[in-house]
Amino acid sequence: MEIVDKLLNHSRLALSKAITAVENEYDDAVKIMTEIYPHTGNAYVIGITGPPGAGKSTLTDKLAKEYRKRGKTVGIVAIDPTSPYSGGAILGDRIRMMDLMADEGIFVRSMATRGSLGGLSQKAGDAVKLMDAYGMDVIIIETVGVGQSEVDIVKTADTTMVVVIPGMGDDIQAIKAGILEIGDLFTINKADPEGTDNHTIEIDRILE
Ligand SMILES: Nc1nc2c(ncn2[C@@H]2O[C@H](COP(=O)(O)OP(=O)(O)OP(=O)(O)O)[C@@H](O)[C@H]2O)c(=O)[nH]1
Ligand SMILES: [Mg+2]
Repeated sequence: MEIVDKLLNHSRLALSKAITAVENEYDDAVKIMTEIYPHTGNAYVIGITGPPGAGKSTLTDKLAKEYRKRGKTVGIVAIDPTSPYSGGAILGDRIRMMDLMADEGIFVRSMATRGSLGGLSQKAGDAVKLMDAYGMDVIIIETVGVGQSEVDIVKTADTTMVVVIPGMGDDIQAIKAGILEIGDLFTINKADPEGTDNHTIEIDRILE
C-alpha cells in the first residue's frame, strides 16, 4: 500500500494518517497493520501510568528530551483522560509538548477516549506499532491509571512506570489491585514536601 511505503520512508504525514485510520477503524486499517507488521519489534516501549496530575506528562517530556540528547528518536502516544478526572488536561498536555513537536526526531500523538475505553488498548497498541515501523527508537505511552483498561494499555510495554505522589496512601490502597502490580518502576514524584521518605516506606509495605 502506498501509505505503508510512505510511512516506511519516514513520512510523518503517512504515520499520522495511518494512526487516524486505526483510531477511526477505517476500512484500510487492518491491511495497514498487516503490512507494517514485519517492520515492527525494534522499538523500546515505555508505559507511564499513575493518578491524575501526578506529573506523567512532565516526566514524559523530560524523558523524551533526554533520549533526544542521546541521539534516539522518540514516539509519544498520550491517551487523553476523560473529562471526569481533568477536563483541562488535553490542552495542558498539548501545550506542554508543543516544543517537542518542532523536533523531527519526535512524534507526539494524542488519542482520545471519547468517554469510552472500549478497544482503546488495541488502538494504542497499533499506534505504537506504527511508530515502531516508522523507525522510532523509543516509544512512550502515557495514560491516566485509574482502571483496568488503562492498565491494559501500558502492561504490554517493555518497561512500565507507575508515577505516584506523596500523601496518597489511601488512594494507593484503592488502586493497588490495578496498577501497582504492573509496575517495573515506581516513581515518587513531587517529592518536595516533608515526609516523602515515609511515602517510600508506605509503598514498600504495600508491595510486600
Ligand atoms: N512541585 C512539583 N510539581 C510538579 C512536578 N512534576 C509536575 N508538576 C506539576 O504538576 C502539574 C501536573 O503535571 P502533569 O505532568 O500534567 O501531570 P499528569 O500526570 O500528566 O496529569 P494528567 O495527564 O492530567 O493526569 C503541572 O502543573 C506540573 O508542572 C514535580 O516534580 N514537583
Ligand atoms: Mg498528562
